[in-house]
Amino acid sequence: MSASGARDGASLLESLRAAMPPGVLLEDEAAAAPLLADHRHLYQGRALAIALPRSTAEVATLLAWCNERRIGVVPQGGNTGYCGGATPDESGMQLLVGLQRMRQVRAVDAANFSLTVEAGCTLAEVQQAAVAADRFFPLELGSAGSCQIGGNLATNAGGLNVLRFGMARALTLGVEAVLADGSVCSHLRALRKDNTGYDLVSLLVGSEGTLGIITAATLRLWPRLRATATAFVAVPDVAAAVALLARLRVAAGERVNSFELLPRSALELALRHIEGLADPLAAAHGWYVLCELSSFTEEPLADLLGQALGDALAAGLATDAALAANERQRAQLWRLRENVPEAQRRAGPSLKHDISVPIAALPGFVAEASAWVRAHVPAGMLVAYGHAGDGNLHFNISFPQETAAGQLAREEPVIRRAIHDLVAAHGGSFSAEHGIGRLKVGELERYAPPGTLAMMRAIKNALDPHGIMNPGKVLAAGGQGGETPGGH
Ligand code: FAD
Ligand code: 2HG
Ligand code: ZN
Repeated sequence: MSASGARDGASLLESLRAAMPPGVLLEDEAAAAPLLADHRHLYQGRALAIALPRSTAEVATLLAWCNERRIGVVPQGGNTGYCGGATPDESGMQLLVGLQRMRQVRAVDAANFSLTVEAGCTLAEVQQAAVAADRFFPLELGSAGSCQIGGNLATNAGGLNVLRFGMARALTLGVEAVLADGSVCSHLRALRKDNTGYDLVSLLVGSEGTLGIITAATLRLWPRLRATATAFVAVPDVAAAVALLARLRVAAGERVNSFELLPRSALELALRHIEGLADPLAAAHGWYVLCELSSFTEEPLADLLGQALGDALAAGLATDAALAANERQRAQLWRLRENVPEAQRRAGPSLKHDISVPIAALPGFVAEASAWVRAHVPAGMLVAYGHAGDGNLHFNISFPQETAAGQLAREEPVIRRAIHDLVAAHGGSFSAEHGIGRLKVGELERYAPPGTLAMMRAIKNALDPHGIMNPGKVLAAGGQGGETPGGH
């Protein structure tokens, strides 16, 4: 059928069924339903069909079929993303392509400290494959059990170990991807040095399904960690947290693995909504840091951390601290932190702002943005927490369960604008680690330098001239900006 041929869903579906081997299309409506809404329930989409390919060749056939007919394609991994990037639009004319059946570990090369996996492996499966080879894959997110490595690369995910190991892009040596026309771009080289022209791997990582579908990746591994030391520290304010981070880095160098900031409101949400958690400290404090040192060799890290924290207490940069005495206590401290998003979801609707500023600007930004929220959003509770070691905070605002969706929708654009303008004034980013998706298309148009946007559009047009790859995500389709409603 040509591009100008019949466009009705039924005949397209019939043609797609005929083009694909049996079993590729998901025809079970109950199994399909959760794939058509995003994790936060910001968007509810419809799809022409849902395809669950089993091989790169099947992905290539699907994309060639769509490209010929100008059918939009929405790649989906574990569907844990926060920006609605993996949800089809409301037209019912886009093809959703889920990668969950492509989950082979293709190769583990312990000597080269690398492994090659298919995109549909969950992050937890990739971590386990590394451990089985006595190696360590450092990407760590609260969603590790359900997000997929293809989704992690497509969003250039950050998480809890960025301070030491970098974001997903820094952990990637090679990718295999299928481009819009169905051609396979195979860059699965396990090389640390490869200076042969444009960096296509870096381009595909972070492209959120708008340039192609990642089908496999070659990832960097490290030796297994042999020692960790973890502490939950009360700090007087954000400035003290920033000063504590600098002291730790001077004292422990690259061993500083994680440095997460939590306000009392985040701790209370976790204690109230998640079973089996306890406050690690006797008294309540305004702010906390969860910090961790790690080493590839057996080192007395608890002594190093204890000494650094003792100095910080003496200098007034900390007011109390609990050091994990064993692996069980360490896991409990991390449960507190990793469950904050789930606790916030259970508490009611929220507005999320995934921002970053230079680390030294964190105290000023938090003071100004918090003052604005207190003055203008009396019904909201600030829950500004996250990866302070990377200058990245989830500057979130929780609302009571009974808040009407209409009220949030009315207030959200004003709140977003105020916070993101403050972020820009502090030299920061309105999307530190979650990407753009559909949610932040309008923000990218507003804050990206015009030259940057023009270059992104030129790349998009060159690789996907018919605009079939994840239309309306990252870059506006047909001049529409994104909208940012509130969700859980
Ligand atoms: P999806 O949500 O399915 O898709 C995300 C985007 O990638 C979409 O645009 C989609 O089209 C595209 N995509 C997916 N797979 C492919 C593919 N194979 N090829 C091309 N495009 C593809 N994120 C962080 O960065 N840091 C965190 O600390 C963090 N913590 C989280 C904690 C919780 C509890 C939850 C629920 C989420 C968290 N996230 C975090 C967000 C989310 O888990 C990440 O963005 C993750 O990388 C998304 O992976 P996914 O497989 O679920 O992708
Ligand atoms: C995290 O750091 C995630 O836990 C969730 O990125 C962020 O709740 C959020 O906004
Ligand atoms: Zn985060």
